[in-house]
Parts: sequence; C-alpha cells; structure tokens
Amino acid sequence: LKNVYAHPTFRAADAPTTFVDKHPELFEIAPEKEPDRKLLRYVSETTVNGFPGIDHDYQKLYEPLHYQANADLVLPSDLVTAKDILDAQGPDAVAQWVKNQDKVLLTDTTMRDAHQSLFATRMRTKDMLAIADETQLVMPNLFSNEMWGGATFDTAYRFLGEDPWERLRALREKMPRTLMQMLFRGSNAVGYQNYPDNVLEEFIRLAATNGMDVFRIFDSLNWLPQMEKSIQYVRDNNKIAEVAMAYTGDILDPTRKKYTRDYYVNFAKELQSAGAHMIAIKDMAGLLKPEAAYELVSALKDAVDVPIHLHTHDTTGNGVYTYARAVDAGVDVIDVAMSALSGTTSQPSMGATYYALSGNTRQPELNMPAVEHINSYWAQVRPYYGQFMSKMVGAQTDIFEVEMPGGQYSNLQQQAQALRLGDRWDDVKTMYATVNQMFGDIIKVTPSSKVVGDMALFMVQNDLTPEKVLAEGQTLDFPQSVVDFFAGDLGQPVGGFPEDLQQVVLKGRKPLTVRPGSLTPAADFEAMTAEIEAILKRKATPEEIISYILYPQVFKDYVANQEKFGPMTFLDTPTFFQGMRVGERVDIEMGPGKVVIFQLQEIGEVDPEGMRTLYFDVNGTPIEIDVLDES
Ligand code: 3PY
Ligand code: ZN
Repeated sequence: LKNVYAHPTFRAADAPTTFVDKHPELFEIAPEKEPDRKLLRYVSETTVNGFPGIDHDYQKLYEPLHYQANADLVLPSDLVTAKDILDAQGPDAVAQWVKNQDKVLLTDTTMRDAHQSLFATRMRTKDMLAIADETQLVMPNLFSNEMWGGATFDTAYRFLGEDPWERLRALREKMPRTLMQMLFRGSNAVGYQNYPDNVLEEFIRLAATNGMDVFRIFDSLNWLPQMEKSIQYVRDNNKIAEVAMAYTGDILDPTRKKYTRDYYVNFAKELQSAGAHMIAIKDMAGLLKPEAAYELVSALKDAVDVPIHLHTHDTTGNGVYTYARAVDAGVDVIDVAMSALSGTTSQPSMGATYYALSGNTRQPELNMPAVEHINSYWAQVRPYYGQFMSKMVGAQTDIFEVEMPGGQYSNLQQQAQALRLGDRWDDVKTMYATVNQMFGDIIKVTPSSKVVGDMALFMVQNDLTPEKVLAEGQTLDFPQSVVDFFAGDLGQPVGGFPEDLQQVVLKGRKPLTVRPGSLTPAADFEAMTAEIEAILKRKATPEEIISYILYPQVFKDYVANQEKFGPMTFLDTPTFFQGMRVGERVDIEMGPGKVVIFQLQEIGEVDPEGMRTLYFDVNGTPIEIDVLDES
C-alpha cells in the first residue's frame, strides 16, 4: 500500500475509485534484489503468517545444538568400500562382494525413509549435511546410505524450498566412498502417476550422473512390466538395479492363498531374469513376522543367486526380531535407522539391531560409541520437526490386520481429520482392510496404497458397505484415483481385477490390460524446455527440465518462491519453520566468511489495511519489512 500512497495520481488526491483496479501492480511487492533481503522477507512472512502444518502459536524453545564433530576419526588406509568396488569394477562385482561378506551389511535410511515415515519427509538438507562427513567416517563399511527418492523429491520442492538435485550432489560430495541409494517407484518414478519411458530414462540418467549408485526399484502392484524399463535404464548407466518385491499378507497363514512363499520365490526368479543385481524384500507395513522372515529369506537364498536385502518398518514392533531371524537365514543386507529416528513407522534402530545380534557371528561391525555420538546429533535435531510427527506412540499391532504402510499412516490420518472423520479413525482403518478385500487383496504401497486409502475415506464418509457399492455403484462418483486404478493406469494387480467392481467403477470405460507406458506418447522435451525457459527467463539445466516434466506446477511454484525468498536453505531449521520472536537474533552463514545477522526488534500493530511492520537490525542497519497479516 505504500506503493499506492506514493503514486502521483493518488497523492494528487484525484484518484478515481477505479484507480486501484487499473494499477494492480502497485499491490505487488516487488521481489527484493539481494539474497539477504529476500531471506528477511521469508523470515518476516513466516513470523507473521506461519508455515503450513505448524501451529502458529507454537513457541520456539530449542536449546542451541550441543554437538562437536568427532575429530579423531580417519578412514583406514586399506579400506575398500562397496562404492570403491562399484566405481572400479561395476555392479556385478558389488553383488559378488556383498555375497562374500560374513557379517550382515547395513543400509542407513535416516536421511530418507526414516523421516519420510516419521515426519512427513520434511527433513532439510542442511540438517543432513551437518552430519554427513561424520556418517561416512563412522560407518565406512555400510552397504549404502538411502538418502533420496520416494517422497523426498516432491517434498523438497513443494515444502522446503529446496532443489533435491542439490541435496544429492552435496551429500555425494560429503560421502564420496559410500554408495548413495534411492527409492524409485518404477514407472511412477518419484511421483504418483505413470510417466513416459523417455522421462524414466532421462531421470535415471541424471540421477546416475549426479551421484546415485543404487536404485531400489519397485512397483506398487508387484507387476514386473512396470519395472522392466527402469531396470534396463539403471543397467545402461552401470549402476546397481536392486529390484523390490513388496511384501503383503502373511506367508505363515495357510488361509492367505495369494502372497505365499512360492509366490515370492517365483517372483524373485523373474526379477533375477529381468536383470536385478540384487533383490529387496520391501516390507513397507511391518507385516513380515520373524519366522516368516526366516522362511522367506531361506527360500530365496536357495532359489536365486543375487543378494537379498531386507527392508522393514517397525510399525508393528517386531522389527529387530524379524531382522535377527533374517540374519540367521542368511540375509545379506538390512535397513536400519539411527536410534533417534527409528521405531514405530520408521525402520528399526541400528543400535538395537546391533546389540540384538550380540553373540551372533554375523553381527555387523560398528564402532558403537561413535555411532552413539552421531545419534546424539539426531536426538537434538528430531524435535525441530516435532510438529510434523506421526501421532503413533508405540507398536501398532492392529496393522497386521489393516496392512497400512508406515509412510501412509500419518498422511491418511491427516486426510481423515481434514474431512472431519478424525473421530472415526478406527472405522477408517477397518474400512481400509475391507477395501483391500473388495479390490481382490492387492499390494498396498505408493501409489496403490493411496487408492485404497481414498476409497476407505469415501466409503466411511458416505456410509457405504461393499454390498452398497456394488448395488448403487452406477450412481456413485468414485474418487479419481480409484477410477484410474480400475482403468489399469497403475498396471495389473496380482490375479487381476475383481470384474464386477471394475464394471461398476468404470461405468462403461474400457480398461487397459497392457503396460500403460506402452501407449503413453513420449514426452516432448523440446516443447517442455521452451516452456520452462520462458518461466526461468534463462537456459534451463537438464535437471530443471526433467523436474518440470515430472512436477510442472510444483516446479513452477518453487521457481516463484526462489525468486521471492532467495536461498531459504541457509536458514537454520527452527527459523525456517517458525520465523523469529521479538528480541531474537539469528546468524546466517550465506557463504564462506559471509555471515548475516538478523535481530528482530519489534513487530508493529496491524494497520487498517492488514499490514504489519517488522523492525529488524541487519548487521547493524535498521530495516523495516511490511507483511500482510493473513490471520
Ligand atoms: C515411497 O514410495 O515413497 C515409499 O516409501 C513406499 O514404501
Ligand atoms: Zn519403507
């Protein structure tokens, strides 16, 4: 409004009433030019209007980080890591090296699945980089560090104002001798929909060039045709194609006839023939019971030559015991998280797994005091994300019936609350299991898990039963994800679709029976490049182009936010999420030797136009920032 007041026509006091309509530009706050001013605007807006998902009145009460890097560590001179082998000899040599190990190997998931499953994937790169050097020094003999993929790609752009490619490059640089691992959703890449083959190819090529080594590829229906192209592209880049079988049901239950031990053994053989360098058992909901793990891993070790990598979530509380039995059966690698970010919907704790294997000849080699030191860092960082934390407080054994993945639990709970079904959460969970049976007992993992979740909410909200859905389906407006699923857009479920329900949902539309990507036209890279370059007003990098193709709107919003707020990644996490309190000072390192100090001195009263002025001292200079108070 200062712009309006300053306009000569307005000042001459003869502004017609349409004046403001004719000059909308006067209401736009021009982006600041200097990066520190942009950041000051970000801090001001967050201080006044909060951050989505954070309780606005929430007080910032963090102790300063008490953490000193462990200075005594050096890598042994005779060390040969899995990464060294990949770079020198290629992926088959790594697979052989894994099989030759006596001890069970570990993958550390702290920087990907742990925070995806505990606090909605909100972990910022800054908090990872601060501990990355030390992570490699303390655990040079990990199989890998899972730090990318899954939901991290979308979330970095959408919520954190971060470029996920920069995260990959920065962690790569800090951990040059550790295999970097990502989760790749097969034909859904790092998204929720089917992408054309040339998009998958380019994404995998760029991930490999930017430093990715191990691609854990899965399909949300365990349908091999949805993974074959990805496997091939990873192999073309001479990287490790680890192909996952999503685990569901219970192989110990003789009444469950679909996902039996033989089903997994046959599937593993197919994956090996399709070019998998390694096979993962992906137990996303924590359903794999200890004796089932023993039985399954034993059978797989007999049936295939490639190493077996086990991934579980501790949702049901069985995690460490499941790992111990899998280790007895000869599993090659297991996924664990730092204790402070482990348990419940996350992976089992690295330390707890280590100690549970005391006396076992396959106990992994870990320098536990040094691991505990790293853990003390994570224990201090976790509370920064407390507001995004899943509400699960301990083992959730009803998940054995519900079969909901760890990463979905808190999300669906929030969706239910948004639909005012919060007090019917137990009904939603029961309905989730019912929907699974209606759909023919399908694999449930991103994005098929979302389809089941959407249908469960829809049925609870509309008081529907399976019988009512079949009887009245022609008049029901099903969620779009459910229609797409029955149309074959995610591929074919094990055993096919239940035909009666499919007909009801599709209302005459003909479903696909082939791989959706075989019909999807190739993405037009030239046209998309022109579009994004027009937005950026400069040449786009290949990473920007592919990101725009994967997530057009998210990427556009990210670009606009960068323009407005500058390098938000420099801010410490509490300030990034919560802004500043009056009297507070934050020191921001904006480059080598460049420290900018913000001190918030006062927040003015809201004026009749809804604006507030924030009074800062920035490196000794008083600066005022006006912010529209949206409350
Ligand atoms: C993802 O796809 O992001 C998952 O973590 C699935 O388990
Ligand atoms: Zn997982």
